[in-house]
Amino acid sequence: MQAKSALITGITGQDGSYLAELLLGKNYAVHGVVRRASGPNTSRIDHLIGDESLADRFHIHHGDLADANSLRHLIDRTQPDEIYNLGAQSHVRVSFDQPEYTVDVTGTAVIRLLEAIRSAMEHGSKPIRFYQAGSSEMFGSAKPPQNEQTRFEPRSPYACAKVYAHYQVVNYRESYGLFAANGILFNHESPRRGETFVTKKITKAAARIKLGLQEKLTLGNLDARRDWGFAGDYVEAMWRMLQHEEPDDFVIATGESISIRDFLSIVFDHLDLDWERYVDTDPRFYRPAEVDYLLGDATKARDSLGWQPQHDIRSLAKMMVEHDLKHEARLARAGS
Ligand code: NAP
Ligand code: F7E
Repeated sequence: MQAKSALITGITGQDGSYLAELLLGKNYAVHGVVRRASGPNTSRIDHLIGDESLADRFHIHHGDLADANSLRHLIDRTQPDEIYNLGAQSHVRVSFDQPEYTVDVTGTAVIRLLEAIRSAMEHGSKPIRFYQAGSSEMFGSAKPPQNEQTRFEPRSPYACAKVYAHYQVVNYRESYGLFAANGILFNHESPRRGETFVTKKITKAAARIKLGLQEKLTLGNLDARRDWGFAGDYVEAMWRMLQHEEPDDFVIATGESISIRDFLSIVFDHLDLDWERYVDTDPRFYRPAEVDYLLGDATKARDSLGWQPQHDIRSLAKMMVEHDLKHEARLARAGS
């Protein structure tokens, strides 16, 4: 059987890099969309770009979610079996500062992709399966635990854009019979997590404090609760959704939720430090509206996809802080 090919938007992000590794391991040809930047933005996939054994199976292309033509051309040129839409302006706090841009790239771009797929298939392309990176932020203030039946009550421009994208996916599935699936993923983290998300901000700062490179860590609201899992586990769920016999929507979560305060305690305790001595708060990091309590119920994914997380919050926190300890020590030795 011929190997499949996949097109990934957001391949330079945390999830894109893990998904690319997963699909390459399954013998896919992988095409990634990289937006033009004035400096390097491929650090999470440089090991794949530089791997000569992957030269005929791993390809990156310039494109942008704000540019419908670039997306159409890419679909025509790469002829993917599967498209994973992971690209987004993904920072909730930033979405309050840049609401219009966030809605365009995180919301409207989904229509650009769905229309490009519909048009390609009308013109005789092979069937293309589509994955949309939905988010637990869509649940907003809905009472926990949240599952596929829970009403969306979004609390940010980012969350509103994701709700719009979610319903467009459902609409294209129902109107045109496209194989389009929504993953509703709760927070997932890793050593590759962007440095302005709270877990990475904490593990990096704790490592630097332990090494004597930093004295304080300033955060926002410490009372919010999140259901945090490992990104490597979650990309496996994305792939399973596109191998399922029917397109559908699935919540992906660990089923355990803790506060930022609890996360601080796990990380600092691991380094034999008392977090309360080092952490202060500043309203600058608060959001105009907060999502207080997310706790996912992934029963449907377990029963229909056979998916279960391999990591819990404690093993994830340990993985991240151990990585940051080594990384920060190496940087300090190199004098940077
Ligand atoms: P991330 O690390 O922030 O990566 C976002 C990706 O989108 C990056 O590759 C970024 O490119 C790309 N991107 C941003 N604007 C773009 C544009 N205009 N055109 C093309 N690409 C663009 O996010 P992530 O954590 O991997 O998350 C992946 C997806 O899942 C996102 O859609 C996110 O909203 C969603 N999600 C994430 C979580 C989570 O907890 N991680 C949970 C639920 C849903 P650059 O590298 O050039 O910036
Ligand atoms: O905030 C609080 C903050 O930015 C988590 C994205 O991947 O997951 C992510 O969105 C919580 C919030 O993630 C700081 O107020 C306190 O309550 O790490 P975060 P997020 O907003 O949950 C969802 C599922 C996505 O879809 C998004 O793409 O932590 N918090 N102090 C802080 N947050 C940040 N960033 N920085 C602080 O200093």
